[in-house]
Amino acid sequence: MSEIAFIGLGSNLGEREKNLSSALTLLAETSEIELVSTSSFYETTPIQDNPDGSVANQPDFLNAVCQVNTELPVQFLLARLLKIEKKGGRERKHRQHGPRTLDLDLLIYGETMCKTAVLTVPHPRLHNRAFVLYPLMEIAPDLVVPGKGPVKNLLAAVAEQNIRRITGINFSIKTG
Ligand code: PH2
Ligand code: MG
Ligand code: MG
Repeated sequence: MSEIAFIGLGSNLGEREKNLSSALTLLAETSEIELVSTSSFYETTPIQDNPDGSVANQPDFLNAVCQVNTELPVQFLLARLLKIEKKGGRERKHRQHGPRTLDLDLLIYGETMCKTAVLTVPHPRLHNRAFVLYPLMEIAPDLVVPGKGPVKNLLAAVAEQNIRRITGINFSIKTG
């Protein structure tokens, strides 16, 4: 059985556009993953969600989301995302909330709601983040976030956050 999943992509180090595009290509090339659609790329001010409340000085992010269809069970999809992050040069030895070349977050996996030590879906902070909600709205305006409600109802709460849709950067899904 296949599931619809949404994945968030972020980069604020190195060649951000290339980092996101390469990750999308790697996702599309994974045999058990069909890349269905990709949002525009958005330039976004870093949201500081460090548990200690500290404010790290970080460069702006480029963010996007994509929709996939996958045969992979949720934990295998997550493992695949971590592998692609590694290929994208992500080093986890740095502080957890530091700048990164590539961050892939599993946002939504079908209707699944789960919370374990290694994985929480839907992503626990997605409803607080304009850099996730606006791109989601672009590719899936009727999406309902399990446990949170329609994505369009969540936008008002993040209206203050700084996010700018970049035109002219577009990842085209390669087929074949
Ligand atoms: N990711 C974070 C923390 N803050 N802010 C923006 N704008 N974009 C991100 O992708 C992001 C963030 C943790 O992964
Ligand atoms: Mg993240
Ligand atoms: Mg992450």
